Formats: sequence, C-alpha cells, structure tokens
Amino acid sequence: MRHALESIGAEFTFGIPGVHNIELYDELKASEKILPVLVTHEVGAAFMADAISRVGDSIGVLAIVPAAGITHAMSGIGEAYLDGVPMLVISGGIRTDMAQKFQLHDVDQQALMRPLTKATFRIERYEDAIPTIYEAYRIATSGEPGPVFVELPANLQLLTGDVDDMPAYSPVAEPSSISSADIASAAELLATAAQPGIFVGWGARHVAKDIARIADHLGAPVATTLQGLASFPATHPLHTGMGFGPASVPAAENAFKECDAMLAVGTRFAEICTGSYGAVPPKNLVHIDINPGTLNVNYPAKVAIAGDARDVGPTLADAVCGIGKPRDHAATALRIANDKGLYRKEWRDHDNGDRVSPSRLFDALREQLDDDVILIADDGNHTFLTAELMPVHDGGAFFSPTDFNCMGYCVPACIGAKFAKPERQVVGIVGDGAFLMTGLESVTAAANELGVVWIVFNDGELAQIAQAQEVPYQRRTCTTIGSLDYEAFAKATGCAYVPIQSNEDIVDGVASALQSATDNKPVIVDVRIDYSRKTRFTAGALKTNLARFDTRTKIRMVGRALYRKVFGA
Ligand SMILES: Cc1ncc(C[n+]2csc(CCOP(=O)(O)OP(=O)(O)O)c2C)c(N)n1
Ligand SMILES: [Mg+2]
Repeated sequence: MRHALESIGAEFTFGIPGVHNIELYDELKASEKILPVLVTHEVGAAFMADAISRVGDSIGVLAIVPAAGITHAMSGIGEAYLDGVPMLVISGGIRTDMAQKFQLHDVDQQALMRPLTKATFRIERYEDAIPTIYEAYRIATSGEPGPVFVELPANLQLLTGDVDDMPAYSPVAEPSSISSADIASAAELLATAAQPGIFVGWGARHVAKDIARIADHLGAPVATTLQGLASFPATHPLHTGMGFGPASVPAAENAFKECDAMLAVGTRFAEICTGSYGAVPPKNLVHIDINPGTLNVNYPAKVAIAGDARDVGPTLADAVCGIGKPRDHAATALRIANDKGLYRKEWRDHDNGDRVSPSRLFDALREQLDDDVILIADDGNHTFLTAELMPVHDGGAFFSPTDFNCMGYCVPACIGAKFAKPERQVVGIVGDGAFLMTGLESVTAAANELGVVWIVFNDGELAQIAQAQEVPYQRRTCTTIGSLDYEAFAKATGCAYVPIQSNEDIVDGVASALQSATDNKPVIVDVRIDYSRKTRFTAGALKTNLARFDTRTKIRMVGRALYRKVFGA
C-alpha cells in the first residue's frame, strides 16, 4: 500500500487511525515521501485532501477508519465528487477471515460510497493491493476527475502475505480526439458573431492565455463561474466578473446583454454559476467540457466539444485568430471598467460607518495580498461578496464548496492548501456559521505550524439563508447563531487573534494577520462585518426563483409576506 501510494506521488494522507488501519499508519510513518496528517474530524480530512488536489502537485488521499470515518468524511468526498476534484479515499474494512458477526464498523461501505465516487473497490487478495491503487488513481485523475474509494480489510493489513511483484506506476496517456471540423465550426461561429462573449469555469483554469487570445481577437467580454474566478485574471480589460445574467455583477450583465454567440469552457451551467438558471446563453453556443455528460444538457449547443480545455484551448485560439483582423475592443473595455468602478463606488457609498464595510476590507486585502495568494471561501453570503468584490489576479487561486455546497469547507481546505504550497499565502474567507462547523481544525493548523489566515465574517447569522427568509417570510427561523468568543477560541487552539471591529481597524488588522502567518502561526481574524447590503448574486437568484413559481404559488407567497408585514410575523 505504501509502495503504491509513493509510486503515484502521494505526498500526504489525512485522517485518523483506528484498529482497522493501524498497520497502514505504521507503514506511512516509515515513508520518507508521504506525511500522514492527523485531523480532528474526518470531514476536515476530506476537505484538506480536496485542497491538496486542487492546488498541489499530488492527489489528495484519505486514510480513514471504516464506517464512522467514512460517514464523517462523506460531506467532503461529496464536495470533491460534484466539483470534479480527484481524491483517493482509503479506508480499512472489517476482517474477511473471521466467522464471527457484529464486528466493529460493520456496514456496507461500498454502498455508502457508490453515489459519491467515480468507482469503489475492495481489495480481496494481497496481490491486488498495488494494481488496485493504480487503477483507482487512474480513474480519479482521468476524464472529469473525482474521488475513488478503496477498502482494505483489516486482515490483509495485520496478517502478512507474499506478492511476487511490486510494479511501479506507469501513467496511461489518453489520446485526444478533438475533431478539426468542430474546431473550425466553433471558430467560424464565434468570429462571425456581432457580439460574442466568453464564459469560463473551473475546467478552463489552465488555458487563461488561450482564452485571452480569443477574447482579444474577438473583442469579447469574459465572465467566469464561481469556481472559475481564477480561470481568467480580473486585471484583463475584458474580464467582467462572475456570471452573465440577472444575478451577475453589472459589468457582466451589461457586457452580455446583447451577446449573440458564446464560448463556454469548462462549465456545465449548473445552478450557482447561472444564478439559479437565470443566465441563459445565446442559441449560438460553443460548449467545451471534459465531461461529455454536461454537453447539451441545460442548454443546447451549436458546437459541443468533449475534451480537456488544455487540448482544445490552443487549437481553438489559433483557429479564431486565423479569421479576420482583431476587433477594436476599447469601447467594450471602457464600459466594463466604468461598470466595475461604479459597482465598487455603490458599495463604498453604502458604508454605514458602524460595522466593517466588505468593500473596504476587500480593497485592503487586494492591496496587501500577493498576486498568487490562494483564496478559499466557504459557502454563504461571504462567498458571493468575495466573488463580487475581490479581484483574482494572474497566478492566483480561488475555490469554494460549490456544487455539493457544503459549509465547513474553508477552515480545513486552507490547511490542505498550505501543506501543498507552504511558500504561498493562504487566506480563507469564512462565515461565522461555517466556522463553527470545522473551526476546531485550527488545532491541526497550529500543531503543524501552518501560517494560514482565516477571515471570519462575523455577522451573528446564517446570512445567506436569513436573507432568503427576509422578504418572502418576513421573519427568520433558526438562522441566528449563538455567540462565540473568538479571542478565547484562538487562544485555546493556538492561533493568533486579530479583531477588526470597524473600518479604522482594517488596514492594520490585515497587516498584522499576514505578519503572524509569515511567522507560521495560524490566525483567526474576527471581522464585525456589515451585511446590510445584498450581493447582486443573492438579489438576482432570489428574483429568478420567485419569477419561476406559478401564479398560485406566487400569490400565496406574496400574500403571506404582506399579511405578516402588516399584522406582524
Ligand atoms: C452543510 C450545510 N448545511 C447547511 C447549508 C445551507 N446554507 C447555505 S449558506 C448558509 C449560511 C451560512 O452561514 P455563515 O457561515 O454564517 O455565512 P454567511 O452567509 O453568514 O456569510 C447555510 C445555512 C449548507 N450549504 N451546507
Ligand atoms: Mg454568518
């Protein structure tokens, strides 16, 4: 097992030992290539492994106990599954050589893991261990990546057996089968459009330069998905921001209003990036995605190309740039710059002077953070504030729990990212509700002297949901969070503590947090954030959802809201 993991280049495992994987842990201790990391809860292990795969040079690996370890880790495995992130989930399994029933941890793990993974395996014989890990790794990293589960029964670890061969891993190259006719039609369709636009997701993160060539040639605005925030640099004059419909920032909404052809790369038009499907691409759609199962699903494409953006991007860029002359895009760029400026001004003007202004905080972060900072958001209002107000520069990374949408992601994912890239800044933006879910992993960060910064948006509420309750229900239920003494919590877990109570504290607070991180101390920044203004995403997605209800439901909802407004909730 150790040999197999070393051969595929694993650098870390995350998890908690138990009697069913105690031998595996003993082997990992002997490894010079793999660092086994102890976590406080297996969901943290899964989020850490996810971040390793996203920013590191190796695949994220879980080493966990059966049943209870699996069920704890499932939320993180599910996130990796729906976000297309490779992962190896290795658990022990009950002994297969005993007649006795009712062993510890005896549930059908294969059945538990099937809907959350690309494949599941149980190793039955010693000689299958190495080939199974290789096969699991191949599946996890090929096509659209995702998690793969391998169960290793405890008896195969405890009792020794002979294997003839310890093969090394040899990667299988997947041939690319992109048709040149498809590339030509895609290029033609885009180049002949009056106002082409480009939409890039996570799958396009390696081809920003090709996308920029296409955008520059066509004078096309470039919008991103939430996961794709780092797929195109915000500093490019044609970058508009997240989304392109009613739930997008004004620069994107305006730039895509008259859009008559779209190039979409590495996105599947899922719920978040379309603002609950309120963003509808034009009929002339060129859709490129590594997973053929995402093409012609939510929106039909005129040209659908199943392939890795790394294969398609350069060829398509050559083809597009080969048609006609580059268009003048000064006017488009000017309008985008104006819209971005106005939107920031709206936020700055909203400043109520009491609580901390999100836009001022993000201004200070952008000013003080490196271009290649790894930014990780959790799930909530803070995610969309980050998406709308924090420009991601060339070389920067951004991700958040998107399609499985699992709160609690940020704190552990920052730890995984810092293990993978100790030389880069790692900054988490996390809601106070999400922080309560997995904040104890700060103990793991402190134990490993990882200088990560968690910026907690402390508003006392599960705001993303409270905001959704506000208008239709006129009252809030179960969205007010009990208070936490962050200073005491930071002290207790071995973290530095930085309070940002008002706008005056922002600049020095950010600087002091970054300094502690440089000194290898994790930092909890407690920001008394102002959430009194909704993001464009929230306002747009709520409106789109309301508009979709049939008249009867609308009347019922509006009637209830009015009644409660007049007579009290
Ligand atoms: C595991 C999980 N439980 C519940 C939700 C539903 N949910 C989505 S956002 C949100 C609010 C998050 O609150 P907080 O972390 O304080 O962030 P804020 O919205 O206040 O910025 C909730 C409850 C979820 N996405 N994941
Ligand atoms: Mg909150």
